[in-house]
Amino acid sequence: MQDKILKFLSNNDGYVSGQDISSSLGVSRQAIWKSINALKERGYKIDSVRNKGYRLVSSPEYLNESSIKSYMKNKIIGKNLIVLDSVNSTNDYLKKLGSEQNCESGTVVAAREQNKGKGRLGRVWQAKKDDCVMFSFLLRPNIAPSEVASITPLAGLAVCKAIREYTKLDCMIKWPNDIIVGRKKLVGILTEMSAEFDAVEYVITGIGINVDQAVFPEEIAHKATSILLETGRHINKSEILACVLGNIENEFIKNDLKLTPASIAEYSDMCATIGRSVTFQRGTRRISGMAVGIEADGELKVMLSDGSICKVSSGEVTVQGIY
Ligand code: BT5
Repeated sequence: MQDKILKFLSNNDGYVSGQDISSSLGVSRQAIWKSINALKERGYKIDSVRNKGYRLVSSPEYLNESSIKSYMKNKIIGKNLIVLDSVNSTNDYLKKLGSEQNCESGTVVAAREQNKGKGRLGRVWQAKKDDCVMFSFLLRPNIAPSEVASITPLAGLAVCKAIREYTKLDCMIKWPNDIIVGRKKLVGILTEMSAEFDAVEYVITGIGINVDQAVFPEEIAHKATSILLETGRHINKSEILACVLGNIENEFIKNDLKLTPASIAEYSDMCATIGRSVTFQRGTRRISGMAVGIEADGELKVMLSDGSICKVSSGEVTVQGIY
């Protein structure tokens, strides 16, 4: 029944009266009303207006440009928006565009599917078509290469806030680039840049948000989760993307692309790594300690057993109790 109603609404641009649907499908208006509510629960946006009927505003099934734009209020990030059915990697696609002068700062590339999704250090980002909201944005900031380190934490903060706001999930940040729920990864972030001497040509940040996976491939099933698995709901992918982009723009403008004391305080409050035992690599040694905070430049502050403080900038940190 829900599918039949959906088809009926999709075939009509404007409002369709309950009476018309009822006589075409041969079911009661009460049954239609119930199905419409069920569709809304599944993430479809359906307008219902007295005396006019129902109108399908957007569907949660896949990312689409007009739907994203209808939810988006941004002035910079996403003003130039490209939505692809399939691509190797949104980061790589944007890198090619970034080398061309006409690709403006704030350009966003999103895709329903990636054939060669990338993680850090040559790792793979896995997601089946329409399961994951995957996108990258390009900035041409007037900053030194060393200052690019603030982009991933600010993006992480923005995505974490957006997901909390939209889904009410109690997600946290796993330093430096994951958003987790409980012990499992919901979001991965990958920032890459092109720089010459002391000037940044462009920075590209790619984000993958697990939305609709009901199961994960065996090798990551123990450490990956999705919004569907955590909430039982299919959310609207275009709407969450618009919400995330809105939060990124706010966070970046508010903090002028820098890690301010206020943004570090917020990040620390949402950071699951702080207060846990961590292990990291230093040269050939594996060192253990307690994560105690975030430095002004975004590095992780780790207290060792002798009370000394070690700053960890990147590479692999294993957090006890997470993954
Ligand atoms: C990341 O790397 O988490 C960065 C992922 C960035 C993905 C986005 S999607 C849009 C844009 N275009 C791209 O090509 N990439 C970006 P890392 O911290 O290295 O984590 C990678 C590891 O996470 C893998 O080795 C797996 O263990 C695990 N993994 C892979 N796919 C996952 C998924 N869908 N959910 C959770 N974990 C996953």
